[in-house]
Amino acid sequence: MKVLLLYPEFPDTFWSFKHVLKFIRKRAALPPLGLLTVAAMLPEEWSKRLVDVNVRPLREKDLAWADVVLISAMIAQRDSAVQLIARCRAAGKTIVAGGPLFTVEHEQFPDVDHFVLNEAEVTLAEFLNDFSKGNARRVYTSTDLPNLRETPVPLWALADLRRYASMSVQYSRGCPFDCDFCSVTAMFGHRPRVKTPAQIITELDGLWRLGWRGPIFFVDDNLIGNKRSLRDELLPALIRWRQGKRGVVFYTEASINLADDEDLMRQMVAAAFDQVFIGIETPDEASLTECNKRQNQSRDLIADVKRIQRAGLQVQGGFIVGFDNDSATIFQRQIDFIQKSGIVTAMVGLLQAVPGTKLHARLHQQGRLLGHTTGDNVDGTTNFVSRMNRETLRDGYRNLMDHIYSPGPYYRRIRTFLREFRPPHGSGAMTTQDIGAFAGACVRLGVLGRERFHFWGLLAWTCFRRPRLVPMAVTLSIYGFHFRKCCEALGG
Ligand code: B12
Ligand code: SF4
Repeated sequence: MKVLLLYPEFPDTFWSFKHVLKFIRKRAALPPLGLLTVAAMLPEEWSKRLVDVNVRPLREKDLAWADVVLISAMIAQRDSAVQLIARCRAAGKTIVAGGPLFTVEHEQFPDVDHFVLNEAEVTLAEFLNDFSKGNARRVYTSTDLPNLRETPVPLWALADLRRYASMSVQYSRGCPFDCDFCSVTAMFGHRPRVKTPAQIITELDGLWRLGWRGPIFFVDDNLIGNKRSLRDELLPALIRWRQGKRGVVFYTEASINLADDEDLMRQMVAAAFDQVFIGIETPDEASLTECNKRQNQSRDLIADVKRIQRAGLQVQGGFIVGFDNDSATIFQRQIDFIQKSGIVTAMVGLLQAVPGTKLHARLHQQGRLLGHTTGDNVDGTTNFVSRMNRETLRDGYRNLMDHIYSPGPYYRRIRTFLREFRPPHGSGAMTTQDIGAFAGACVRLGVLGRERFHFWGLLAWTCFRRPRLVPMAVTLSIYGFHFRKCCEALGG
C-alpha cells in the first residue's frame, strides 16, 4: 500500500509567519505533527510519502504514485483542503480524512471516502482493520480520550526538516480550565493526559539524530495543566537531556497562573524554555466572566506578565475583542494594556464561534450564528451577530491592529519588553541563521522599510543598554515586518 499524507496550505495570516520565514529561508513554521503521528500508527510495511503544501506543491506524480490519500487540516486550512480533495477525487484516489477540521465539520465534505475522527489512537485501528477487509465504514468517531502512553514517536523522517523554522512535540492533551470559546477542551477534555518523560526524550533524541538544532514547540494547549507531572517528571528529564546540547530551545503555551509559581518558571528556564504563549484575552473583568476565563480574573495581569518576563520567558499574548460585554472603549483599553505589558507579539483576534464549543451552543440557542467560522481569528471576520454595532467592531479592530503594529508603538513595545526581560546565562549567542536574518533585516527594514529610523534606533539602544539581547531585538523587528504586512492585508 502506498500512502500519501497530505497537509493543506495555511492562509497568509499572522499565524503563518510567512514574511518572517523569508528572512530565515524556511518554507513553513512547523511540520504537520498530527499526520506524522498518524503515519507512525500505520502498518510498517506500507510506503509513506508526505506532501505539506506549505513546503512544496502537490504534483501529479505524487497522486499517480499513491493508492490512498490521508489528509489532515484545521478549520483555517478549509479552502486549500477543499481544492486538494477535489484533485484527489479527480485522480480516483481513496481519500481518508482526520484532524480538527473534519472532526468538527465532516458532513461538509461529500468527496471524502472515510473519516477517521477524534484522536487516531482510538479510531484508527478499527478503520485499518475494516479497510484491510474491504468493508470500511464512512465515519469512525469516538468520545474516548486515549492514554498518551501508547502514542508512537512521530515519523519525522518523512518531513524535510530543513524547510521548517521549528519542530514540534506534544507532552499533554487537555486543559483543566473551561473558557467557553475554546475548542481544545471540547476535543481533548479537562483532564490533562501526559506522555512519559521517556517518550518525550525518545522523541527529542530522534530529532537530534536527524540533525535538528533549532527551536522546538511543545504544542500542549496548557503545558502547566498538570503541574505535578511537569515539575516532577518532564522538566527534570529535559534539564538532563539538554546538558551539553547547544541550539535546541523550547517554547510552549500556558495559562497565566504560571506567574504564581517562581520555582516552576525557574525550572522551565533551566530546561531551556524561552517563550510562552498565554491567553490574556481582555483586561475587561466582565468579558472575562462572560467567557468563563476564571483563571485570569481578579489579577493584576500586567504585573503577572512582567513577572514571567523577568523570569526569562518572553510572553506572547492572545487577545480577543467582540465579547457581548465589550463597549467601544475596549479598543483603546486593549492598546493600553498591550503597550504597557511589553507583549511584543500580541495576537488580537475577533471572537469567533467554533463548532463544538459552549460559545457556539449559546449563540446557536440565541439565534445569533451567521454561518461558518473561517477558523482564522485574526482575519477580521466573525460568524455571529455581535452586540456591538458591526461597523464599530470592524473599524475598531482594524484601528487597534494598525496602531499596535505601526512602527512607533511596535518598537516602543520591544524596548518595554527588553527592559524587563532577564535572559538566562549563556543565551544570546548569534547563530549562522541569525546572521543571515540580520543581513536581510538591515536591507529590508533598515534601508527599504518605512520603519528604518525605528529599526536603527532600537539596534543602537540595544547594543548600548542590553547587548546580549541584540539577536532578540532583530528577531522581533522581523516579526513586526510580518505583522505589518498582515495588517495591510486587513486593510487597517
Ligand atoms: C501547533 C498548532 C498550530 C500551528 C500549526 C502548525 C502545523 N503545521 O501543524 C500554528 C501555530 C500555525 C497554528 C495556527 C492556528 N491554529 Co492551531 N493548533 C496547534 C495545536 C496547539 C497543536 C496541533 C498539534 O500539532 N497537535 C498534536 C497532534 C498529534 O494532534 P492532532 O493534530 O490533533 O492529530 C491527532 C488527531 O487529530 C488525529 N489526526 C490528525 N490528523 C489526522 C489525519 C488523519 C488521516 C487521521 C486518520 C487522523 C488525524 O490523529 C492525531 C493523533 O491523535 C492545536 C491544539 C491541539 N491540542 O491540537 C491548535 C489548533 C489545531 N489550532 C487551532 C486554531 C483555531 C488555530 C488558529 C486559527 C489560531 C488560534 N486561534 O488558535 C491558527 C490558524 C492558522 C492560520 N491562520 O494560519 C484550533 C483548531 C480548531 C479546529 N477545529 O480547526 C486548535 C485545535 C486549538 C484551538 N484553539 O482550539 N496552530
Ligand atoms: S486556558 Fe487555554 S486551552 Fe485551557 S480552556 Fe482556556 S483557552 Fe482553552
